[in-house]
Amino acid sequence: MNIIFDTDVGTDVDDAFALAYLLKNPEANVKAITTVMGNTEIRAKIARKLERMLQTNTPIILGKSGPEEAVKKYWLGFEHLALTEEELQEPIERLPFPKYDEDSILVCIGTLTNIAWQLENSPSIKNVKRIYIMGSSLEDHNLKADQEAAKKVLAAPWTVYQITKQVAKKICFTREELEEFKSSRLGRFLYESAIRWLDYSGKQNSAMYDVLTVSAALGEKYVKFKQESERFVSYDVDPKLKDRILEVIKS
Ligand SMILES: [Ca+2]
Repeated sequence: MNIIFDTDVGTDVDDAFALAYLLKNPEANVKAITTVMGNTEIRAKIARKLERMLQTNTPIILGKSGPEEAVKKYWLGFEHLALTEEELQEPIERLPFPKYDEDSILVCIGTLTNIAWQLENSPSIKNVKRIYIMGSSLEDHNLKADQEAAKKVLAAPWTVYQITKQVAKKICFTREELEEFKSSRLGRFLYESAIRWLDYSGKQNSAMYDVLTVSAALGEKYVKFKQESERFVSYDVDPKLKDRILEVIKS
């Protein structure tokens, strides 16, 4: 299993939890991390920071920014606060999008801009058989922010697994529960990022949307899917995933 992880890490904190959950899994062979939406360089630097904490060295690729209108609306402007001034200034290498083989699995937890672009410009992506997407309708953020891209991605001939917002919302941490993560450097970073996100968004709970997507892609059985014509859509999740997230991040 070769996972390619496409993310808008840095805004809603669930991407950072999802990336940590993935990188901590010894079974997962993470081939590349691609960043999408808005300032993809800042996002790549946040991914690099997480990789350094976890002592992994997966290539990080700066992807596409997305439609201008969506960037204006969804680049919230606090994302760089996850980085120190030094981390922000440290240059990052420009790498091409990855090559895909038949074992590649795509995990898409941001706008689908990068995937649609690669479908037109990077033929090896057509080798991918399975793709996991956070979002099930064109009204969900990741699909809505670049609808044109979403339509292209959903029309491509691969098996699509989609996580619905309704199911993903069942796994969430309150501010008090997030305190439990604080015992390690990684946990503290995630905790602080989560509080920043909750303060910004005025929310009380942090939903782990993107972690469900990773869990499903890893073949774990927490997320339940049913087939709807050509695609698989989530209909429930085992609440035990919440304990599992805590256990994995704290390990
Ligand atoms: Ca995301």
